[in-house]
Amino acid sequence: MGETSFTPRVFSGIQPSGNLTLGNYLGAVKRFVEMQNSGIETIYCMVDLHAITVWQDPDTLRHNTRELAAAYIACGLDPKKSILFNQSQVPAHAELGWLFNCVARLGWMNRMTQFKDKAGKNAEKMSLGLYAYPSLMAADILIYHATHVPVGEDQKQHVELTRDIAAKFNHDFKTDFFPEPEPIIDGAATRVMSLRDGSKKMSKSDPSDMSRINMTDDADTIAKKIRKAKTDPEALPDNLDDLKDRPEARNLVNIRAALTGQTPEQVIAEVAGQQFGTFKPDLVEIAVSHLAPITDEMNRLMADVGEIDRVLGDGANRAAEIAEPILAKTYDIAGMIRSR
Ligand code: AQP
Repeated sequence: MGETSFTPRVFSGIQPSGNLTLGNYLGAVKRFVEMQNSGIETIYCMVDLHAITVWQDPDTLRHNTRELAAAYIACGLDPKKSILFNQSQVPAHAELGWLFNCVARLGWMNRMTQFKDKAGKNAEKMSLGLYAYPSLMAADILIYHATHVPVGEDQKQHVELTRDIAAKFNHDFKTDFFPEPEPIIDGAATRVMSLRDGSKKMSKSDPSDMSRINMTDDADTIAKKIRKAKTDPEALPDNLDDLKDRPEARNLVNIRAALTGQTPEQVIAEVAGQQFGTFKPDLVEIAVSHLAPITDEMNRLMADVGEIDRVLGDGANRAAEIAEPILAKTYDIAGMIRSR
C-alpha cells in the first residue's frame, strides 16, 4: 500500500440491493477479509442509504441488509476485528455527504459512468440521490479518514472522485484535514462478467438470475448456471493473449483463478487444450466446494436476526465514535457554529 501521512485505515461498503454475487465476493468481500487479516484497521459497511437511490421494498431492504451482514461474517469478517455496520445507523455519513454536495462540481458528476450505465436513456426519471451517489460515497470513506479502499474495477472512478473532493475541500479551506484515499484493486477477479454476456459485469440487479452466481445459490443451481454459461466451441488455448477476443472464456478462467488463489496464467497452463465440456464440470466442483461452506454459515447466521442486529448496532456505535469528531471538526473548518 502507498505512503500517506495518515494512519492506514481501510473502509469499503456494499449495497444491500439484492443477493450478494460471486462478483461482489471475489472483487470485494474476499479482499476485505485479506485486509482485515493483515492487521490493518478495517471498517466495512452495508450501504443502505446508497441502496435506496433506486427503489427498495422496505421489508426486502431489511432482509437484504441482514443477509449481507451474514455474508460478511460467513466469508470471514470478524466483528471483533473489523467494524461492521449499516450506514444509516451512523448519521455522520449523510451529514458529511451534504457538505460534499456543496464541494463537488456538477461537471464532475456528469462524468460518472455508473450513473450513465444505471440511468441509461431514463436520466430524467432517476432519483437525485442516484446522481449524488458518488458524493455520499466520498463521505463514507472520508468520515473515517480512510486511506485505502478495496473495490472492484467498476468503483475506481468513484474513489478517484473521492480524492478530488478531498483535495478541493483541503484547497478551499486551506487545510490538510482529509486524506486522498487510494483504491485497492487487484487479484484475478476485479471485474467478474455476466455468465450470459461477457461484455457486461456480473451484477446483483441484472434482471437475469442466470447471469450471476448468488452467494445463496445451492450446489445444483451453481452447477446449472455454470453449465449454461455462455462460451464458444473452441478449446482453451495455452496462453491468455489468445483469449483476448473470447471474453466469456476469459471470465471463466479468471473466476477459477480467483477461487483457487492462482493467477490466470497458472490456470491457463493447467487447462490448455481442454474443451468447456471438461472445464465447466471442474469449475462447478471448485465453485461449490468454495461457496457451500459460506452459504451454510450464512443460513445458520440468518436463523438469529436478533444477533445480527446486535452486531450491527455494536459496529455502528464504534463507527460513530470515529466519525463524530471528524464531522465536528469538518463543520468547524467550514464555519458552522456548534454550541449545543
Ligand atoms: N462484477 C463484479 N466484479 C468484481 N467486483 C464487483 N463489484 C460489483 N460487481 C463486481 C464490487 O463489489 C462491491 C460492491 O458493489 P456495490 O454493491 O456497491 O455496487 P455495484 O458496484 O453497483 O455492484 P452490483 O452488484 O452491480 O450492485 P447493483 O446491481 O445494485 O448496482 C464494489 O467494490 C464493486 O466494485
